[in-house]
Amino acid sequence: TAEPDTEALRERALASLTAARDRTTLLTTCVDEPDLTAQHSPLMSPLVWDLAHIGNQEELWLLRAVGGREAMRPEIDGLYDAFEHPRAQRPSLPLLPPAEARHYAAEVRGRVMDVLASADLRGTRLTEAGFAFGMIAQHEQQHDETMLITHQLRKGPAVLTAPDPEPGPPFTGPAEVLVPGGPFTMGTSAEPWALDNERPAHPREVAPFWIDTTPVTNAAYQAFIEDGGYDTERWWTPEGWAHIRRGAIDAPLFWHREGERWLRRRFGTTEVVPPDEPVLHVCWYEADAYARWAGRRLPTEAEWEKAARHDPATGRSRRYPWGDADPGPEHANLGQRHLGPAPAGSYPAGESPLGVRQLIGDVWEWTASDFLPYPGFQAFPYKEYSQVFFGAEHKVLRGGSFAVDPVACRGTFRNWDYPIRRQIFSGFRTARSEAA
Ligand code: AVJ
Ligand code: FE
Repeated sequence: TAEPDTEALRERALASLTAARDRTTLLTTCVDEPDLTAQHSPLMSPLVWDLAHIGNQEELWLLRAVGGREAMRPEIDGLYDAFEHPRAQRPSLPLLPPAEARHYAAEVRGRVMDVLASADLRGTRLTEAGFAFGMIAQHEQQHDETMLITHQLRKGPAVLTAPDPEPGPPFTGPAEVLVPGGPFTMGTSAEPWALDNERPAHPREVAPFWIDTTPVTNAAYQAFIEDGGYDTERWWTPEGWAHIRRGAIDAPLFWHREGERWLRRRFGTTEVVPPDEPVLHVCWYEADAYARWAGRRLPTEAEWEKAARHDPATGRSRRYPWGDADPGPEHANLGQRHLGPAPAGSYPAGESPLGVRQLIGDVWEWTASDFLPYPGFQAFPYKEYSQVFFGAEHKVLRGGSFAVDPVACRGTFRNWDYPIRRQIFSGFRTARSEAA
């Protein structure tokens, strides 16, 4: 096989870092100073924390670890260490004020340009194929999604605008498709910028199952609500039932009823809940209860990935449902081009070989699975990215949302969160085992 062209890799690293910074700049300049330093929700950091944390991670990995540089401001490292201070406490820390945070991140980026220009991209494991640069571009884009969540939680009039997805022809395909049983390759050893938890590629046996062709829609979810879903204990796990009772939860986050209609708040505007869009802002317990009500279940993580990557014609696992090509706007709703999901059944060019749609983009999809390491997992380059989160307290989400950039989304990408979380851009689809 051909040697990867290191100049092309350098270009890709530069383009990815630049795109991330453009998005960060937009998200942190469309609000005024008090909005940057305020805590809009105890679940989130002030935006100015994310901004300096982005710069600090970049300094740690690209300037110090790759470039061998001295610490620029060692006294601030602790402030921006996500493990030292929980989110709720971050507003009371002596954080860099917005102008200083911006200046610090820009200063780091300027020096990174020199490191990137001279880095040996065939050198150590950290720089091979530009990994560290890709990891930091992904990290910044992940925080750009986090900051968009903060924007959604923020009260007050809209500051962000984006066109709605262009309406396509209504989806007329089958409601579910059969994924054949047998082994497939899960995870990756080849994707150069895949993070540690996606590795290594390994065989997985999956029994035949049916999976929804599209994510569950608002209309379908409303039917669950109207049928008393939130008042019927048998649809819920004991933990889920206790949680929704305690919080008096009776609809997705940001929804409220007005007479017969459901309305929702979205980035500072209130609108009628669109029936044909994937449901958004539900927690794992709600997704799991809906699936049980529907006589179905959530797909396991392996089932989700097989539906997204397995090509029955060749037996090979693809990078994406549509093939190996990087995501284009015709394939998926990614990258904050829109401020919400597209109608269920959109993006025919992005469908899998079996015809499953919107696996990538639109809404993160809850799976039945706990976040666990693959056989042969090795923490790299630091155990606080994935390893410390493995275990039964986190559920896996797959596929990315409208808010995540393509650089941080692929068929193997794994996200995770607590089963109670729903400020994230989370939805789901359901599955069922093939009747014996
Ligand atoms: C993978 C989205 C769960 O935001 O906590 C950002 C990503 N890790 N900085 C998170 C992350 C370190 C992470 N998630
Ligand atoms: Fe981070």
